Amino acid sequence: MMQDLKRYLRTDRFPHLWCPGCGNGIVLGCMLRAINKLALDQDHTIIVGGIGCSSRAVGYLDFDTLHTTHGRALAYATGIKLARPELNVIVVSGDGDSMAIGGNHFIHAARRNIDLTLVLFNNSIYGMTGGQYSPLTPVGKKATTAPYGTIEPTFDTAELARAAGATLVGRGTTYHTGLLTGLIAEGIQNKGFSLIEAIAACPNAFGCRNKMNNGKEMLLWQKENSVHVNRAGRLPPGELEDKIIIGRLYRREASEYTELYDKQILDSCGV
Ligand SMILES: Cc1ncc(C[n+]2csc(CCOP(=O)(O)OP(=O)(O)O)c2C)c(N)n1
Ligand code: SF4
Ligand SMILES: [Mg+2]
Repeated sequence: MMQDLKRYLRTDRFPHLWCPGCGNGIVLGCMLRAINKLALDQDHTIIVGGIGCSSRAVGYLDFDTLHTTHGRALAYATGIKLARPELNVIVVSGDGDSMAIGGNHFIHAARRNIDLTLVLFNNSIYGMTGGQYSPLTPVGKKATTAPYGTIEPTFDTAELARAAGATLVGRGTTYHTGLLTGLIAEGIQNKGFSLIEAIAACPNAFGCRNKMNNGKEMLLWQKENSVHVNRAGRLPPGELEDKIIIGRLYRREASEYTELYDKQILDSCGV
């Protein structure tokens, strides 16, 4: 298996820049297992990242990759998909990248139901710039910009994506790698906009400020605080407070944007 996955990596770029205990490598591993499972053609798969520690993943991947600007990964990916709808386009983006500066691109990509798979590396913080809070930092957690704890409510990414128009929404963690791999594969197979949120550890910028000093402690926190969606429905709401609901959270059928776009042009031209 390891040998199979190695062919997807630009190993000459190693060692990677992630801190010890960082969850980004685990999410990347899940992405590669999903790509391998689906036997995607490496020459027909493009991976687009924004800016952030997580977005640096694209530099290690031996596909056609784009390392773009902060918050704009989905905008570049939309352009690629419109120009070459036959390609698989996967987007790698952090919680700051996709939910703060890139929030508008997120809701409109979901609204259009364009066939992109967004793998959202959610480490609850701006890792690369040293620990500012993001729209996904849980209330009460500390950051450089919230030394006494944040007071802002967090986005519910799944609800936001569903309301905006996404056709597949899933959430996994770096503790539940089998589940996360399966969700990413499902996202790639879905013909439409898919959000797969991956809860990942950032011991360096988030954990150390929030009583979790290393990657292992953060993985155990993920294990203890996650509830599978199938079980969540049977629990009283009080028991779900502050829990991470994992699994496939939402799916629906809808027309895909690039197909509609091509059809519109053909119909208008009377072809
Ligand atoms: C337009 C712009 N604004 C701000 C920055 C500085 N910046 C770089 S990465 C980043 C946040 C990264 O956080 P996130 O997207 O969560 O990724 P992580 O590093 O946590 O993986 C910011 C604010 C930038 N590069 N460009
Ligand atoms: S700062 Fe956080 S997200 Fe960035 S490499 Fe270090 S542990 Fe990973
Ligand atoms: Mg982040």
